[in-house]
Amino acid sequence: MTEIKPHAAHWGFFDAVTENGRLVGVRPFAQDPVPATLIESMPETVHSAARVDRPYVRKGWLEGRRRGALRGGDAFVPVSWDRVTRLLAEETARVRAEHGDAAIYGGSYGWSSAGRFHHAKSQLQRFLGMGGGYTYSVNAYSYATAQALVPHIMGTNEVVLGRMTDWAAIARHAKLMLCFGGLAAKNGYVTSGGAAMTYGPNMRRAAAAGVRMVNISPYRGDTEDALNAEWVPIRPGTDAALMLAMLQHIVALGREDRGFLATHCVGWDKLRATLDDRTPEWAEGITGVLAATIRDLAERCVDNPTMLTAAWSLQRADYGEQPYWALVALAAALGNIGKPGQGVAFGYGSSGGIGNPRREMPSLSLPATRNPVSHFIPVGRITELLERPGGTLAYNGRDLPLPDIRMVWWAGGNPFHHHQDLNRLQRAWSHPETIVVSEPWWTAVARHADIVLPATTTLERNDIGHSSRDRFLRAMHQAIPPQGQARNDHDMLADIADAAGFRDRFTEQRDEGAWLRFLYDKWRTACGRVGFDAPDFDAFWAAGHVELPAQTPGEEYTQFAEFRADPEEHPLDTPSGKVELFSETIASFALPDCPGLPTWITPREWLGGAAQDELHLLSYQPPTRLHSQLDPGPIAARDKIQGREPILMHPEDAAARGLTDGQVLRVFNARGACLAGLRLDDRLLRGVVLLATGAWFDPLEPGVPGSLCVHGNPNVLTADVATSSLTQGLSAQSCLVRVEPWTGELPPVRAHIPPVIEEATA
Ligand SMILES: Nc1nc2c(c(=O)[nH]1)N[C@H]1C(S)=C(S)[C@@H](COP(=O)(O)OP(=O)(O)OC[C@H]3O[C@@H](n4cnc5c(=O)[nH]c(N)nc54)[C@H](O)[C@@H]3O)O[C@H]1N2
Ligand SMILES: Nc1nc2c(c(=O)[nH]1)N[C@H]1C(S)=C(S)[C@@H](COP(=O)(O)OP(=O)(O)OC[C@H]3O[C@@H](n4cnc5c(=O)[nH]c(N)nc54)[C@H](O)[C@@H]3O)O[C@H]1N2
Ligand SMILES: [Mo]
Repeated sequence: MTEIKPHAAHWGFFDAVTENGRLVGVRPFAQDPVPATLIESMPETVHSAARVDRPYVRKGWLEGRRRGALRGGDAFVPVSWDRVTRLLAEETARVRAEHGDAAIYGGSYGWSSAGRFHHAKSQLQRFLGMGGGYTYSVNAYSYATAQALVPHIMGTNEVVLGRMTDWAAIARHAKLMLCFGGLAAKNGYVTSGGAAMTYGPNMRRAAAAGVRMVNISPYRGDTEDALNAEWVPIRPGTDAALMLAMLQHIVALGREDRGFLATHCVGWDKLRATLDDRTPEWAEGITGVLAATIRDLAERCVDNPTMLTAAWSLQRADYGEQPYWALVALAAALGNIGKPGQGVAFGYGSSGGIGNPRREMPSLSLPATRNPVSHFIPVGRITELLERPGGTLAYNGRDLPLPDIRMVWWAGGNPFHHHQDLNRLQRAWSHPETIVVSEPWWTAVARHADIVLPATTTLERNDIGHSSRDRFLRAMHQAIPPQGQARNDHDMLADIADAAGFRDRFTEQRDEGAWLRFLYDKWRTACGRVGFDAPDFDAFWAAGHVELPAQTPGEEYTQFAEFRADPEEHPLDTPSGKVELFSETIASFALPDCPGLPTWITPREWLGGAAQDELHLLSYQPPTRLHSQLDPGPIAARDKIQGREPILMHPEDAAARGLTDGQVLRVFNARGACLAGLRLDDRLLRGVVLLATGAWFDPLEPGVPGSLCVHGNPNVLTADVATSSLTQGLSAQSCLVRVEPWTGELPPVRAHIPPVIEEATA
């Protein structure tokens, strides 16, 4: 029997089509202006052979090879839910008693799935918090550098990830938009929570309204043709030099907005004093952008109402603080911060929903619980946490103590996807005694765990999809039964909580249905307070969605408008109340890698310091999936070359190396090596190659650090070096590699089939 159920994913709202308990098709949400595309990969992914069918324990762990054991190579032994539940209750209690609550790392970074109740990381952290606490992580891989930096200089993070000047205002008022890192169309396929997709239409409308877009990026493909953007190719990691040279030229012309700099900013004199030798000629040598182009860009910014933006990728690079700070300084010198549709904000090209014109609506989420442990790390420092127990880590002017981690628990994230220098992570990963991973699939993190808990996918449970950028709240109806012995994270954790004596506190004595009603009713009440009368739960559930009030035509939002109008009455939340072009606070930390004002610091790895045969690798976000999710699906599969992730290279770079389109290459540096399939693309700056993240890590010899990844995961190549000791962000985009043809026999890709399973009496 065919059934159709409303549902949502981070890659869009859709209707699930099922037959006899199987997902057989998907249809985009009828009201979505841009129908979701990645949903096509769902049926094969949900029913993939890579699903974890039941709980497993690593054989070596059962035999006592725990602390110090390299993980990833052992067979797994199937166990019952009863046994694994008992085992986890006991092991958690043991670690807490012997080593303290901080010995459990529960940062569990990752995107999990759409759905506010069954959000895996939230469920895990609720469980670990109630059980006594856990060492946690702060900030997101996406923009960790900005999250720690930007509050110092603008007093808010709303300019990176919150409510920023919207596209309606940009379209109406701006004439020029400089887009560092472009406005990549593929990034709009995705938004946390699965918002209806208005990303492409927003920017196309702005371009059609006369906003001239300039794509300043190593890749012309970072703007879609419909935007008719200019392309200024730039060497990766050098944007700060270009921005400082634009500032220098504006000062040389005497065109800086002295009034705005005096009334709304601090530190201009100090910054200006550093600019004399930051000439366009100086920047040309660093960036590869002609001095004449730099002058022209600067002059057009002065002459036109201008919006400045940079992709989040720019701060995921060595000294990633600098381009963000320099761009704020450029906007300040132009004096257009807070002018309608102008100024500066980050990430318009980084995720669907950013800059979406919207009403402020209440959010719907699981109530937060207290974590009694105060130890944390900035999220990108997981390897260091495991490598240096008892050490300290500089962060934002403090020294964070690094606890001795004995147990790691992950649900809804994949560090063997997301972290840099996987070979180093794998060595550090041997430090804990026990690693628990809850996963629907045998992803690389599951394969590197001791205890693997099979989780349901969203299709196997009921939930509510929502994000604050959405026009809709979406019902997510269960469409198929749990596959194999998979269970919901909430239910498995409730059973472990039971064994530890706190089930009722964890569940609040509600089942799934009661939780959804409870969360919805709370949200509905909050909506009432802002004048929106949402339907009751049953009506919402039957309809499949609630449409939220739209912005009225003509409505628009410009960030910092009040601050601009009256900086005394509406100061920023910085020490001076103003934009800090020099920060006393940051300067007082006396950090060698992040001084008190924006500057140019030579990256550790970049084309300016590369050997002749080295290439700059940008490991960008994949057009064919969300991170590592949907990798077993047909969209990712069709894009691969002989089963390997494609690496994009300029035809002349390929010709210089005697390489041909479609060939499998070995991509390597001192940290590691992977295979990738060559795809020629003349939209690239020469010397730059693109290899998307997310092909499942597939070491030729599982459990052996340094082994070739036969599938094409770029994180065997990236460096695990913090952007700076101020923010401890990740610098994935700063990575030099070499390539050579792969001449040996092609090893099979085994990432999408289960690891070795040993039947045992358990
Ligand atoms: N080289 C390089 N590396 C990068 C980046 C880069 O630009 N370059 N980008 C970084 C960025 S910005 C990000 S956000 C990270 C993303 O890193 P992650 O968020 O860790 O990546 P995902 O693949 O989305 O991992 C989510 C995992 O949760 C699992 N999951 C989904 N639903 C459920 C559920 O209901 N229960 C449980 N238990 N599990 C579930 C999925 O199967 C998947 O394995 O990667 C970072 N890594
Ligand atoms: N389809 C799809 N969309 C996604 C995701 C996904 O996995 N799949 N992930 C989502 C997530 S979690 C995040 S955080 C965002 C990330 O959003 P971004 O960080 O914006 O995404 P990236 O693809 O890493 O980078 C965008 C472009 O920046 C350019 N770039 C890289 N380094 C430099 C540089 O030094 N200078 C300049 N000028 N340009 C540079 C590259 O050419 C790249 O194509 O994407 C989101 N959108
Ligand atoms: Mo991200």
